[in-house]
Amino acid sequence: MSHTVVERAGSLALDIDAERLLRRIRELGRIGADPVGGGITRTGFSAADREARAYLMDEARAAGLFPAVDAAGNIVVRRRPTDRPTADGPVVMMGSHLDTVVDGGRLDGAYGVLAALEVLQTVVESGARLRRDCVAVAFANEEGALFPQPFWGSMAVAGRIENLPREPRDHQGRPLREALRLAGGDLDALGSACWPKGSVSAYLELHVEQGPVLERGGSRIGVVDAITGRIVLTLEIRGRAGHSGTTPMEGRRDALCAAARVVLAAEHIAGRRDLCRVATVGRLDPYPNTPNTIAGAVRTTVDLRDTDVWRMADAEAALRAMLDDIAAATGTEIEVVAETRSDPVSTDARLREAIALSADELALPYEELPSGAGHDAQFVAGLAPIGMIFVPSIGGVSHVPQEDTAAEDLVAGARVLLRTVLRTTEREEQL
Ligand code: HGY
Ligand code: MN
Ligand code: MN
Repeated sequence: MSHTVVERAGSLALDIDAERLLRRIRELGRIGADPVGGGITRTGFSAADREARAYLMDEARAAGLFPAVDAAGNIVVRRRPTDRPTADGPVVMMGSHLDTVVDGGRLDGAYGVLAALEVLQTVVESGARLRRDCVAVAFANEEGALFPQPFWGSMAVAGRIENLPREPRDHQGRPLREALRLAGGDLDALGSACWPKGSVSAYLELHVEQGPVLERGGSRIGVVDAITGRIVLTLEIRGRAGHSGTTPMEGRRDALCAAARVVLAAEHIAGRRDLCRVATVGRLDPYPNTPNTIAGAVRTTVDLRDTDVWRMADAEAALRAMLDDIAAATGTEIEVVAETRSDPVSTDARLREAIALSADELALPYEELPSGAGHDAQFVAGLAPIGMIFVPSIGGVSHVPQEDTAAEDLVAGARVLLRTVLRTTEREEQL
């Protein structure tokens, strides 16, 4: 453990233990890793996700900290044990998520959780008495890759229980209840995971950019000004299965042909019509998914994003109108069976300033930018002022095995997080 404690006017300037942070990133990056391609699959509440959660809690305990799991499955790490989220008065909360998409990267989410643990441990080890306690949080199921309720944990913390399904199920229809219990949660006590207004004085999330902006601009730090809004519609397309050889083309009700038109409709809405910034069909589950049977059903998702709520509303309306046309043209039924919505949010100006000052202090070139990815921060924004710090993604890629960030940037980001937390607690009278 090596901390450089340097006197700075008015307060101690601490430094993180860079080697410890990088070691944990390496170790956590082995959990759920594909031994051949290197991609990480730790979908929310899966066995690999539970293994990652156990790793985090073991590391927290070994550091003399106190991890606890709430009813939603979020892991909250504190300086001292408590059974009430608000026991330490308004706290500065840092966090992100441990779960991943399928065959994703080792940094998306995990980096922010481990940096939050590192900052908390650094502060506690130094004995620095801040005017606000800090907590580090690993939010459950941010990606929604297995159980399709993204931001599950942060929605519970922010009290958005009414927006979560009563009996959540994964894409195969398996209930969440047991998987959540195995992770230490309790579906029947979800409300207890909610933090009341005033219990969090500021929330800070450190994350890889997942895009090309910082790398292209030569910036080391991103000061996020807004986080994109997002609508994900899960569709059931129902047609009529049949023998691919004996069923004439005339009169077919081919669900996969309808799905193909949905894919192109999404591309058309964000592309040619530019109704929203991006639109993506990332999941397509045909049934029975057999080469010589006409697909009788398809389950698919459409992901629409923009930082402007009105553009997203226009895009959604256009999509729904196109779904009606597609259903009529293909003789299928298209039903929206689930929808998740996250509003675009702006970060807090004072936290943006604190992040920028901290980057400046460390001579790290920075720039302001919006986030095209969604984050737990946009739900915690309902509870507290939020700040987000980005570090560059090599090649601007994410949600793929090639996702990576230079070690010196991973360390720099954590240093900015630490200084922003110190700055925030020192100036908490303005927050
Ligand atoms: O999909 C997203 O924007 C994030 O990675 N959950
Ligand atoms: Mn992600
Ligand atoms: Mn993420």
